[in-house]
Amino acid sequence: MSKCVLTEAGVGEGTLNTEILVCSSPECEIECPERLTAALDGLRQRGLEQRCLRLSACEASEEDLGLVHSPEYIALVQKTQTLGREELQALSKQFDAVYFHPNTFRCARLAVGAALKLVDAVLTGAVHNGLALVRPPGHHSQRAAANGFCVFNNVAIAAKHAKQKYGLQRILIVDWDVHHGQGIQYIFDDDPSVLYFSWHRYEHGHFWPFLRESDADAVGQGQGQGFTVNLPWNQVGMKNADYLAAFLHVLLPLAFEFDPELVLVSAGFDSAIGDPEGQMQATPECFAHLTQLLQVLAGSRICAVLEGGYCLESLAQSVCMMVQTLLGDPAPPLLGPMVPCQSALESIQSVQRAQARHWKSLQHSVAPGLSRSTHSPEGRSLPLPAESSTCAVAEEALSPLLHRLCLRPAPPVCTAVALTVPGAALALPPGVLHQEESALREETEAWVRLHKSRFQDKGLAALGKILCLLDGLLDGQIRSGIATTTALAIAATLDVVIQRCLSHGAQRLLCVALGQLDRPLDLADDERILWLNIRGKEAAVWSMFHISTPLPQESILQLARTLAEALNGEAPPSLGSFLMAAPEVTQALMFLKAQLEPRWKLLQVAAPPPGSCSPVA
Ligand code: Q9C
Ligand code: ZN
Repeated sequence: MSKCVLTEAGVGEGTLNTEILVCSSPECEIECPERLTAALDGLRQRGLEQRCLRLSACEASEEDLGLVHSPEYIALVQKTQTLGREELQALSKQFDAVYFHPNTFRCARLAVGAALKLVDAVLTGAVHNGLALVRPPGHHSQRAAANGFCVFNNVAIAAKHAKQKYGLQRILIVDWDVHHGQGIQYIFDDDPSVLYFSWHRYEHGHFWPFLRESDADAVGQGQGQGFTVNLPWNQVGMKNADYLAAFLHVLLPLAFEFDPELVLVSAGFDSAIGDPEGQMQATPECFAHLTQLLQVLAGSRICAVLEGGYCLESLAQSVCMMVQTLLGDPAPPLLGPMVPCQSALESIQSVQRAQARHWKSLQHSVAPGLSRSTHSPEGRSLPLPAESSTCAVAEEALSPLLHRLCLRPAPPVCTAVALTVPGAALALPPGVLHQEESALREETEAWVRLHKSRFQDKGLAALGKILCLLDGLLDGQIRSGIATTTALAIAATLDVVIQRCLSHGAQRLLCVALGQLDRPLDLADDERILWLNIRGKEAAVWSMFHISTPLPQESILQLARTLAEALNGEAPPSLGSFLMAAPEVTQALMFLKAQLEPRWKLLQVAAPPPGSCSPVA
């Protein structure tokens, strides 16, 4: 089964390029055919296109379009095929930021067709996920209106199709385009089966499309209340940490609680660094992480459909990052301090306040304070930086960040297992490498010498195999590994493994200990190691790098199996309908969070008191 599918539409319209210049208005020129060729060239150059199954699109039927659009509107767009230049211009003027060209109807129908083909490929199980590279984009288009370069609402039609043809009951739409997809919002406003999440440049209502209903307090209507989630960015320059904080503190809690059967992504990359529309500063790598975070949902059934993205270089790189992640490659490290800015925190809080009554998972995040709209039509509360200075910052930051784009090849082996305990009963998924080799005897003995008293014979034999596995990981031959060892040797083995990673130059290690396992004493003050004891005896912050939290126990064998499957790239199972954690657990977590927040800034959602925050950008 192929992992990832690319469906395309709107490429290869040979003459479109020059004709568009004739028929377009200047404000629409950025939505050009080169956007698709740049994205495809990027994918080809990095060998990603070759790893995908490629499907080409058919034009969507009138019936498909009718899932969202009115018959009159469809007829109107159809008519544009035969209109002359002046008539086309006159029609375009009836809408906001739209141009029509004799080819528009065909391209727009192909774009919908591509999105539908992708949904079919994923929902029939032919592929795991995919990206539809299409234009024109869709998320601004409405039942009877074109808007913001969009003619038909590709993603909304895809969602309706998934509901109608496959009987889906819960679909999540993640709109990370930098503009508000008001078209999608209107179409599903009162529909609780579609959870629509959009973040967007808003600037307190001073950015296009200047809508009151783009603010956080627009949560949907009637039965659909709580199923529209708007996160308005009130400043430009949002960075990786701001986007991650939005996912961690808003989108993911809601998504887990919603438990979608399918994730559709309105994948606009005008929210990436370098884009003239968005003026944001998230790097292309960020989209690998956003994609990865979505892969824990809906059995990893993700259909992404291109929306905006007007800086060709940034667009191409971001598309590559997303496709690479959809193919199962690990996400590259993120640059920049993981500290969300003050304005982002305020935005996140405003969504939490607006949504808290609709979502159990948010109820503990809400900071006390007045619920108020951030919209101020009469004037912005804070002066914005002058346009020109914003641009300069973005451009300055752009080239070094874009050129450090990190594309490490995926390790050849996905998961390796060193079974070092005779009879260890691990039910492993197929495709996992069984590693039988051991490290050189002298080397193993050298390590053991440091821990002599703590190794028994069996543990010593195991250690050789584990060191070998570790070498594979450190050399980039193996992506992940599982090793077993005897209960007695666990602490000493872990100690050796940590020391070996450090001597190999590791700067930061995360150790997650499940069950009672003491942190090696000689590493107690080493800030290169973050020690997280899940299912420790009590909730405790021994230091900012040594944390213990009591969580309910699962069977270790079940855990090992789930872990092996997840490491091997399988979609994690749905957690089922949402249950609130027990009050003791919630309390313990709140207690931990309060202590950890000053050091770990991504935990922070409440705005810090004035004066204690980092300097204003
Ligand atoms: N003078 C997408 O990214 N800008 N559409 C209008 C008004 C329109 C963006 C400026 C931006 C539309 C899919
Ligand atoms: Zn956009």
